Amino acid sequence: MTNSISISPLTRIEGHLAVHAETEPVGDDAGGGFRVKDVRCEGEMFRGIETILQGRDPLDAQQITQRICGVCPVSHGIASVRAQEMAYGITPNHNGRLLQNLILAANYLQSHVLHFYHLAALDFVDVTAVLKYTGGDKQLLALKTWVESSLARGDVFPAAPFLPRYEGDYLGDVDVNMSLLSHYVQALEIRKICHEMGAVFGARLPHTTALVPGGCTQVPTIERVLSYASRLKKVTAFVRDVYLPDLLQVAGAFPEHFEIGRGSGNFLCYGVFEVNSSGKKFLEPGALIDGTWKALDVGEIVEHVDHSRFSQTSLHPRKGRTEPDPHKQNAYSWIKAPRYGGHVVEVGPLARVLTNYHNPANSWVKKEVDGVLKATGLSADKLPSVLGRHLARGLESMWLARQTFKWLDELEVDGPPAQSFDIPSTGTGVGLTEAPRGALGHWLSIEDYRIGRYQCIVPTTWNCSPRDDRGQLGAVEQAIEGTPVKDPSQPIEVGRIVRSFDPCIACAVH
Ligand code: NFE
Repeated sequence: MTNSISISPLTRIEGHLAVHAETEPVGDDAGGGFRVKDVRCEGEMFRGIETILQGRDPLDAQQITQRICGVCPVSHGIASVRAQEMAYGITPNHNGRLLQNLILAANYLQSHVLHFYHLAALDFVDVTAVLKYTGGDKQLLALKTWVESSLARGDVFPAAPFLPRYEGDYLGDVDVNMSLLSHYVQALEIRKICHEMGAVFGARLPHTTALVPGGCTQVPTIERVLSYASRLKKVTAFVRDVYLPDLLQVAGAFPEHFEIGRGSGNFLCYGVFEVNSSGKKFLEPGALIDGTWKALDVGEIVEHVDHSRFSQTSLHPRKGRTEPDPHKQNAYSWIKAPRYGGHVVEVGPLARVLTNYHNPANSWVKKEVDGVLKATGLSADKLPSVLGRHLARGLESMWLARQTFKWLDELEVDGPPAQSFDIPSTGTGVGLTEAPRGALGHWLSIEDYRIGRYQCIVPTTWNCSPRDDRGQLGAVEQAIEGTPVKDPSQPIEVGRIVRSFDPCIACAVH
């Protein structure tokens, strides 16, 4: 048996990520299993969207940067309009702020449901249990017939994309598996409804055409408000009555996954969803470094490139460059390695929850999380883990769905949807927001009415970064390093850790 692990590409994430590692036996013989060492996460493609933006009209940026990703396009659009708003000296008007929140909230809910059911759940749910299904649910019977006929035909990849898979400790109870599989199908419909919600004010999704600096082009008519509200009710019911109970069921069946995949233990959040015109956010910015909460300081960010396939030096994104160097010595990834004050930080729902939990000024998150910890018997130190990340994503979905009704209520029906603006001949702007997967920043400079420089630091750039200039492993690499693996030829534990971060490599390499 080889002791090496090589997963390339790692499936059920977005984009092309490879994970390579060595393992060593635990104890005197291999009977105790193995432990991962020397892990490397490789972003395997280059895109160059920052370079494509140079020389273009600044207004093109929110359209082009949305093409970085089909899963979180709204976040790129928001980061881009924030950077432009700063450069143009404006802020969104009342409706503009709310409409931007409503489009983004629809995309968040879609993305979190996608992640749990369609990307991560099959790490735990046994899809082959459908072969034992004897009930009358039409969708499950159709799935059963499809798996049976694919196996009987001897397809090269029978029942793809569900199989092949790494073998391991999947859920054993047939009824629980069937319930989760039927929710897998239901979640497809919920995601469609979320897209429709976003399109009510975003005009279309993915890649909304309606986002503009200062707000949105769609007037909030009463028809649109009611259309959004009726869909939000369905999505909220799904999150409350299906997603959260399923999540707790999986957590109850795999409690040891609160013990693995801890990661760097440092967290960063830029803050997201403006709740008033003074910049207060639903989830506030902050960093949690060595257990201590700190106010966000964007000056602390540097993108390291020693082990990334770029020839420029390590720089702050305000001065950042993107100079590809495919044959660079000792480089093993197309992802840069951003660091915060030199620290390796994790971003994403868990980072939003923990930075807000420890933020002395924001008690509502602490109250919510303490309530969940009490009800589940968990302690807060178990949250940095595979299941802690899933739990944070599920809780955030519920909080956001609830809050979104309030933003809908606050709209001024038929009122102006955006602030007007002029584009200056020169200017600079920074757009900071939180995408579903974490802290997202766009840095813009305008020269002679054109984009001079455009740099993005994207959530998965933080999480899936390679080693930095000091040799520190990236956040996902740290979460995998040292993990016990029963059988290196079936590294199911590694897949579970990586997917708990919900990586998007298309975004990370942009
Ligand atoms: Ni392509 Fe994205 C999110 C952003 S992740 S999905 O969420 O920004 O790097």
